[in-house]
Amino acid sequence: MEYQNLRVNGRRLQESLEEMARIGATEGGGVHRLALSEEDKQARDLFVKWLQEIGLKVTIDDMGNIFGRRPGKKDDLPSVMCGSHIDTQPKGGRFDGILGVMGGLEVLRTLNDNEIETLRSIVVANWTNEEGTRFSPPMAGSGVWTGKLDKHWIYDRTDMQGKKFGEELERIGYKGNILSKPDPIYAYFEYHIEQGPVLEKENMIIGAPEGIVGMRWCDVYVSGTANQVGPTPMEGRNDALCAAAEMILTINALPQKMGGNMVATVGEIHNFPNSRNIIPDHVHFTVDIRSWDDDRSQSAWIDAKENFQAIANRRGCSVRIEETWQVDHMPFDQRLVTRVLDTAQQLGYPVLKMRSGAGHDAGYLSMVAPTAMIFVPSIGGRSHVEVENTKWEDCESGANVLLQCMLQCAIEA
Ligand code: HGY
Ligand code: MN
Ligand code: MN
Repeated sequence: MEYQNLRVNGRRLQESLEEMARIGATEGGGVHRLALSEEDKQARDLFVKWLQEIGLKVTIDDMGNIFGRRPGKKDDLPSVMCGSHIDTQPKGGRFDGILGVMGGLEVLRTLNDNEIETLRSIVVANWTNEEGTRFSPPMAGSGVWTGKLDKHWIYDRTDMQGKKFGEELERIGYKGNILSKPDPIYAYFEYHIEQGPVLEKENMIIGAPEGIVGMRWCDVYVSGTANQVGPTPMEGRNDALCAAAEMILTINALPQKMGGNMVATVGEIHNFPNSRNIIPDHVHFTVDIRSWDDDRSQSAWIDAKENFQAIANRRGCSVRIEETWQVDHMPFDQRLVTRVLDTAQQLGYPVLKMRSGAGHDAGYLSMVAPTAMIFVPSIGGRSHVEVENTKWEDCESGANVLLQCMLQCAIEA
């Protein structure tokens, strides 16, 4: 295999990650870099600067997706692409998303250092709004680029302050004038932390997901009757928060009831008027159900809706359910998954075939191009928290697998 001894510069990768982690750094050692925020803009600006410094052609589409492109000898051939996301959770970690963007940048820096000319062009991407925590749904940038989400529906999505996605994208100066649509891609790789406990538990360094679980996001609005907490008897109250609390526990009970390795979570709740001496009359909470088994997910959701209605009726409340976003499980390209497995073994890294319980832009990319992912361990299996951490040597190992996989694809006709 040509260039088999080529390796990334681990120190330079670490320094880039450390510099990015300073943008939106939180006191607890994490990162606060919400999509389309000031911090997102600063990190985007730095990424574009780094792309330009190594001579890449930079393009930004009308979803704010950023692409850095390194030409190949046969530039009309479909590209080899990698990418991930710069945005984070409100108190996110220093590796989720950014590792894949910086890993891709490091691959291109390494190819430049070694003056390697590939047959195919190579592209590194930053996908807008992967997390979906400020603006739901998640993976909005890659979802529009692949034609699976409607751009104007996304533009009208609002955050909790009522700010619109499209206006915020314009405000930070990243609403490009290029239509967000797919280019021909020969292979897409996404390098990412595992965000779970499996690799560490199995003493593995590389994970090769065979795909991503199906996901379903819903928004539930419960309405009751507000009143003074003192004189209002318990009998006959229409307490929206108690109704929501019962509904939330039915979500927590779903995976056990439905079987399979499903997970179901209520992560966000807003209670109104949220005053200690008023019976709550409005509650909004979110539901996140995930499973590799799409039919089981569908049955779980039907069961949940029946429970919600029964609880609301019993408590004299009403319930409105918004089925916000749903994707079936997304299998990756077997040839590329095998390439990740073989490459990790050739480089001497213990590797495990697995599934991804976390969502990634690679999910949408897998619908339009051959796609695979490369995982490295999350210490303690923790992610979406400030203590999220991965060993620097594992970051380097994963980037070496990314380098070799991309290079093998970029030199083949
Ligand atoms: O929800 C997820 O798994 C990802 O962080 N968007
Ligand atoms: Mn991520
Ligand atoms: Mn995430």
